[in-house]
Amino acid sequence: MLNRNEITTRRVATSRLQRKSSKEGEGEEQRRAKMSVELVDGATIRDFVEDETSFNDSVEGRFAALDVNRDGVLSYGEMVQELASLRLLETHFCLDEEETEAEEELRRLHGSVFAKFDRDGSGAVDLEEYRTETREMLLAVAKGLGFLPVQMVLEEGSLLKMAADRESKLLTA
Ligand SMILES: [Ca+2]
Repeated sequence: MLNRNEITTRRVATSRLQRKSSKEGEGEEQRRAKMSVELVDGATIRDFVEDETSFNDSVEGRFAALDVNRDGVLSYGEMVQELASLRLLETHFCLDEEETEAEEELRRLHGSVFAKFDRDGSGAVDLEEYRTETREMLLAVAKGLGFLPVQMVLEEGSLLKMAADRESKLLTA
């Protein structure tokens, strides 16, 4: 059973996800992904990335969770959930434009982000490609945020959520 707060958070967050992904044939898990709103600033993310051992553990855990067929690489289909969580970030930064954005545009965007991950163009993303691009992407987000904390809608299990959790654990320790 969900408690009342969880239900409220879910309703807000999944309505956004459903609007973006319902016609794309994307995974059921993604549409059901549990979301939460977290306060994040540049240091939250940078400290997470720079804590190398813990960052590597987080990346490997996330990679394993995305690698549904366990063949050691992430196909486009397996990456879609991750691309959608990046998409939420982008939504955060350019608020209103997404309302009018076509599905085709979204697919094109997912394709180009996937190509950034797939550095050797093999058609799948291996662990090192995933780690490298994830690190760069997170550091770019951290730089963009700077010192100003912002509220982000984060997916349970995503690396940004892990960064936020790491920080709150440190703050309450
Ligand atoms: Ca795979």
